[in-house]
Amino acid sequence: MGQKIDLNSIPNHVAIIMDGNGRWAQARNLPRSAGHKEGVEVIRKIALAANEIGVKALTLYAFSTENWKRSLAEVKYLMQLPELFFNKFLPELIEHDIKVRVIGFEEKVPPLTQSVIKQAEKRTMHCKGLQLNFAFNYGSRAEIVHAVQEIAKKVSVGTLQVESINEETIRTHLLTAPLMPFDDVDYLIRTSHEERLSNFLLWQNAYSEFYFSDVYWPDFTTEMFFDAIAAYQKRNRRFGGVSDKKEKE
Ligand code: V0D
Repeated sequence: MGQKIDLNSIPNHVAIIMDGNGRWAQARNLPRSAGHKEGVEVIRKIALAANEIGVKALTLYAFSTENWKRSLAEVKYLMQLPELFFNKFLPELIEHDIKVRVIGFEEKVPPLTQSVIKQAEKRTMHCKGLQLNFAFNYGSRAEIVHAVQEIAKKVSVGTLQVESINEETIRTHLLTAPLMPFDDVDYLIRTSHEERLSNFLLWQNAYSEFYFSDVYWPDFTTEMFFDAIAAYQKRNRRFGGVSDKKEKE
């Protein structure tokens, strides 16, 4: 705890699966919505902390295409969280030069929620600090299917040759293309003792380091976030080769 962070080797793109909000609430005999509400506060703290140390992109997994299977009441509540979040924090995000972007599929998202999201993206378009991304109604397999469809369309109208399709082609057709050059995840954090990817940024996590925290998301603190960053800095990333350090030793 309380280890020093090297500001010269901060991961560019940190992704977080914010798990355990429902369980946090259940453990306190509170409704699940209380856990979600508490979780929103934690997003604020972690986004400010990430911005502070120079993380370029922070992507939060807030809702997946599978979450539609939950109760109607909970889905309805979840759909109001972007509005709650931006009503509370948008001025503060702008103050700190944080740029907001939502990745996911618009279908099934209520029109009011869609317009709240568009507004927030528009009002932070000029920001130059942290790029704060919400994966909202997002699923990575659906993202890949969508990319393949877009690529196939280009082939069928003749603007793209099959032989020229490569990793770059796929990369630029994923929902994370606007995050380039930081679209690849460097560090994936998941809270609440679960050690799964859950259909989150499958392509983009190809070479990322994973970090699992035992605490529920509403209990995750800035200090724990910094500890996770310190742990990242102790690792030796190889990207399938010998070392990421270019012939230093
Ligand atoms: C619930 C913990 C903010 C995770 C945080 C519907 C579970 C609170 C957003 C949000 C959620 C989404 C898009 C956006 C701005 C904010 C959010 C969901 C859940 C999924 F543009 N919190 N939050 N979205 N929870």
